[in-house]
Amino acid sequence: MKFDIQATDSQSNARAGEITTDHGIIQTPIFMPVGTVGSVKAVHQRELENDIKAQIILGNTYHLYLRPGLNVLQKAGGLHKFNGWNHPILTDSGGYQVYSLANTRKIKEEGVTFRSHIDGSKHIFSPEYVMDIQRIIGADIIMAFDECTPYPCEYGYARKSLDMTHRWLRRCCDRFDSIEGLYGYQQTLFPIVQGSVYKDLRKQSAEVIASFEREGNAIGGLSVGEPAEMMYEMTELVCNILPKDKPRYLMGVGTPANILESIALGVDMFDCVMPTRNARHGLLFTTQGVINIKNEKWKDDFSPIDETLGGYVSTFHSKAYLRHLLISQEYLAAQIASVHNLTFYLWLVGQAREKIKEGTFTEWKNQMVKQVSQRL
Ligand code: PRF
Repeated sequence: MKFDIQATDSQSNARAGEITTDHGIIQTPIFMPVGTVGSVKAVHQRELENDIKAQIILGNTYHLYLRPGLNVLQKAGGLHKFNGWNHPILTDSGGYQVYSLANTRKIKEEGVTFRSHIDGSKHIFSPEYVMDIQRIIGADIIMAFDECTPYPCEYGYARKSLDMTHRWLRRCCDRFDSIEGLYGYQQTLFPIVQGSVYKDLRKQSAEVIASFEREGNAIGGLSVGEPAEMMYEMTELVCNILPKDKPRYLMGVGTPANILESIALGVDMFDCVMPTRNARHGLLFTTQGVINIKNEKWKDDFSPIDETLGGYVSTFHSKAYLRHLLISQEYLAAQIASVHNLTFYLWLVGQAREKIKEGTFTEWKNQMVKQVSQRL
């Protein structure tokens, strides 16, 4: 993997760059649609490629391990072959899903014991095993096994958890570096900064993570219920310590405004279920603001979903039609709304990239944050 920075903003820490992987180039800042089980919900790979212009998608170790399971994935020749997405893929390690989804989990130094949310079966994830699983899934970028602390979290617990996450990282790196990929292309491992909302812990974690000198770094444990200002404060502190010449990935963030503000702090990569999950509930992100398409006021609004955005579904279909589909609980509603929201997210980061290169990012960002946060 290679990371080149093409432009930096003079009034903020925003940068425009390019990550080169064996499955292609990722232009940053970038948003990664979430494809938990190897599919971005309600969105076909062709739409991801042609309409949304996604460059990288995310998969989840926890889900893929439970279903379809490692035998199927390995027989398929890895996730790219299995789902037909021949561009970069990143897999999260399960260090988040195990805590949010699995039942009766027990966290120990050795690893995490949990029961599947699907059939109650018992499993153990250790840092080593999670590396092996992600080798088999075959993502281009794989994540270290961490503990994402909840919010609020007592200082003592956050400190102990952080120390364990750092020890787990040592084990992840040792295992990852001792085994080759299965499919003939390079994979790279990103470690994850934790430390809850405590400045000293965040600083310590960022220093430890930087000292591992991996090809990219992630920031975890944020956007878990803390106030946005706290999230920005932690992100800023961590970005100032993590190396400038490597990509920074803020995990599970966030709203359009969160993404723009974090780009300004020096974040390059984002993922979040918000555009797809909200789409299925009729919440649309547009260039003019947020729409609840179920609202009566859109009943006979035959204007396009979002004209400014361009993109096939956003200009072809009207708000009134999408509202009708949603209210009628048609499958097509989820598809159109998801493609639209993701098109908007990719447009937003693409615009940010252009503005950084033009030297007008900060001014544009300040205006855009207000515009896209409005409720229409
Ligand atoms: N760790 C991992 N995945 C994550 C997070 C984390 O802290 C978050 C936090 N917002 C989202 N996804 N492994």
